[in-house]
Amino acid sequence: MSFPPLKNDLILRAARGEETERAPVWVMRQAGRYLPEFRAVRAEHGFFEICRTAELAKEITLQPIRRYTGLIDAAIIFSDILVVPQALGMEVQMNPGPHFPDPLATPADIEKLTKNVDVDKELGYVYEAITQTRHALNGEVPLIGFCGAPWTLFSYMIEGGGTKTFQKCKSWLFLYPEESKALLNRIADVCIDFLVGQIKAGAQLVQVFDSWAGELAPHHFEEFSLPSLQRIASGVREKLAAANIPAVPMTLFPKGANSQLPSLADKAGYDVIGIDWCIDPADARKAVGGKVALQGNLDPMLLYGGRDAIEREVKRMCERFRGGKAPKGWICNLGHGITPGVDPEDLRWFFECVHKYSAA
Ligand code: 1CP
Repeated sequence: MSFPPLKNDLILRAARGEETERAPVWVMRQAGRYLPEFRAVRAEHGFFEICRTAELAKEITLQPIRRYTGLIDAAIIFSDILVVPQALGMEVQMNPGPHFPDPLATPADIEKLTKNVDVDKELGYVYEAITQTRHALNGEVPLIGFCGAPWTLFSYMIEGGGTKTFQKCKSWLFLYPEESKALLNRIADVCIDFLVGQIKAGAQLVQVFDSWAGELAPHHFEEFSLPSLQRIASGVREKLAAANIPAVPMTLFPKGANSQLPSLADKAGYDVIGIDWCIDPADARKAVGGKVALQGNLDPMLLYGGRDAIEREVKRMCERFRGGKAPKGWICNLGHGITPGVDPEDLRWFFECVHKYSAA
């Protein structure tokens, strides 16, 4: 496939660990509910209808790029991590949070999942949206593809939605460890094909969201989440190599698993690791020892703190990531997704401050 030439490769250089003239910046959930132009489209269309309609997914992906032209260094395709459980045959509703009418109650329910999922057929609509969006971006910024991590998807498939305690899915880990690991690997295999398909369709960087990584004790993360994350990283690289397709940078966002940073940098197999705000950037840098690039990490709630607080905290974050030098191997982002009540002009101010304070 041939696409318009890329005009801004800051994020790709940072992902490879290189020095950049300023930090590239984007925010998780940037294509979403805090934008009135998103809510206008959403008022007319169902959530998964948008995901499945390339024209609409493209439109929403481009919304923050248009609004923040010249300030934002990547687009992320509009979709959701829960399209993978759908591909496995589960029903998922969005009302307004995710709801599974028929979650997995016991390992016997695994039988209900589709065997030998034809990922390209089930999720080809995401590839179509990616290809159309990459053309429409016209090389302005790179396009990010993504999927959920197996542990995070496993939690939704068993809990049937969001959860505060993770009681059901953790019960599985402790009562049925072998069945749990087999299911985690099965989810990982779908993720591998899905990411490879997104890269073939035009994604220039891919991110794996392990939003609930920090809910596990460190040794349980090692036992249950890490193996499937490693499987995805190596599986994607192997399949791309076998198809003669150049590798793209891979980011892992293991939210809250800050104590795992040394081990993740050593052996997870990703180029970039996303960190939340509960670790100081300089400590995170020490923990990963230059083996991977970092992404993060402003507390998203600071976007409610007014311009002075945003400026002060961005300045501090930049100092802690840069250590007085040019930014190197750092992609600026929030430490988790932007939330619906943020004033889009305050997000603009965040971008402006990052441009100002991250410059070499
Ligand atoms: O009605 C609506 O419009 C629903 C709001 C919404 C949106 C805008 C949901 C429901 N998902 C999305 C888009 C989305 N989800 C993107 C789009 C690209 C972007 O702009 O970043 C992405 C990357 C996601 C990923 C996602 N979905 C994650 C991982 C990231 C994270 O924030 O931790 C998770 C956990 C989900 C599940 C999900 N989907 C939607 C909601 C409200 C949730 C979270 C529910 C919960 O807290 O359990």
